[in-house]
Amino acid sequence: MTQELGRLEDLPADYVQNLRDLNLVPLWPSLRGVLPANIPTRQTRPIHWPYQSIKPLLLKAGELTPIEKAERRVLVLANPGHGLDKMQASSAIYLGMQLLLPGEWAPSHRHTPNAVRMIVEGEGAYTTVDGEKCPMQRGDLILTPTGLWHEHGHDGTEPVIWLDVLDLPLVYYMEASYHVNGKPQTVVTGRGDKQYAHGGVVPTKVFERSKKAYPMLRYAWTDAKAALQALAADDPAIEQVQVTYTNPETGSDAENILGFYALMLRPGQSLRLPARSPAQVFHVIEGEVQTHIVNSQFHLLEADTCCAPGYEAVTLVNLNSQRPAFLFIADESPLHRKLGVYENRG
Ligand code: GTQ
Repeated sequence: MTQELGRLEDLPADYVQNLRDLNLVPLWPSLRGVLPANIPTRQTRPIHWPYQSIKPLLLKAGELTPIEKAERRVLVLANPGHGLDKMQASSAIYLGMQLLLPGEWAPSHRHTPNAVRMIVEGEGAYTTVDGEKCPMQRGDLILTPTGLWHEHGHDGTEPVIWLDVLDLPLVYYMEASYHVNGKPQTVVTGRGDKQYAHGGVVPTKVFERSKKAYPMLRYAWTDAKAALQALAADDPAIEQVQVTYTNPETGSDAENILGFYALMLRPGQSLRLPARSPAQVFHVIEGEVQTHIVNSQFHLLEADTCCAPGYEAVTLVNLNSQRPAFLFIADESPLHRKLGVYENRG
């Protein structure tokens, strides 16, 4: 049994005021709040953001706000549990759906938070990261890690939309979030997605390995999907057909704070993910998926996104009995593991 502790009201008001005047606060009335019994208090609620409701509003933003007035034309997928104005999907994850129209250019900048983009729709756009021009195709994952210059351009004819995933809420909370504007980048030769596209075989210059902290910036969906299909075909017994986007030089997570994965659900498969401490985000690349998160059930269509608080099991069901479904997952695992608070409660 956890014992009831004294309340603020139990103390003489003038005593509390005396403390406050000296910038002092008694711990015991707030102790259970900051250290609840057995499981953390989570503001992160299970939320579903259907793409079909975002897309028309994002296209409308394209009419209402020129790119020069937005720099990044983004509708943020905000979790009401944190308060919409906080622009958080979870405690550490920010999600935004970004629109770039043909001919538009989102100017070069760099910032302390790490970002990735998952391309949702449209052809002909590109992101230049650290001088490397990365074409954007549906399902591709493109990294813009901390401190690297990045800008977005569009040579195609249709709107391009992608999902931004950043660790902005955490970096902002750390009082470490800022950006620097720059000039258009000069595109350099050498593309990590070409050099590192074959797992386990990495480029070797004469007796030297890449000195880049982030040698691979674009992970083509064709490669990730092929890896999942090969994994599923190779071992029919594997329940969790999942790959992690990693840094091919170090084998560790692609970025330092958030983790990124692609998951294949076999036709009709129901997969239970254990209750682990990090919050997670699910985004459907292909197929239709039912999710069970705490007391919420979401029917996710293609390009839909949802989030799950940490410490909760999640069940994912492929609603199609003929075809596999493919999901992009982002979570807070690298952060939890680095800080030593990672838990798997089964
Ligand atoms: O594309 O650089 O959704 O800087 C939020 C902040 C996208 C970006 C976001 C950003 C970007």
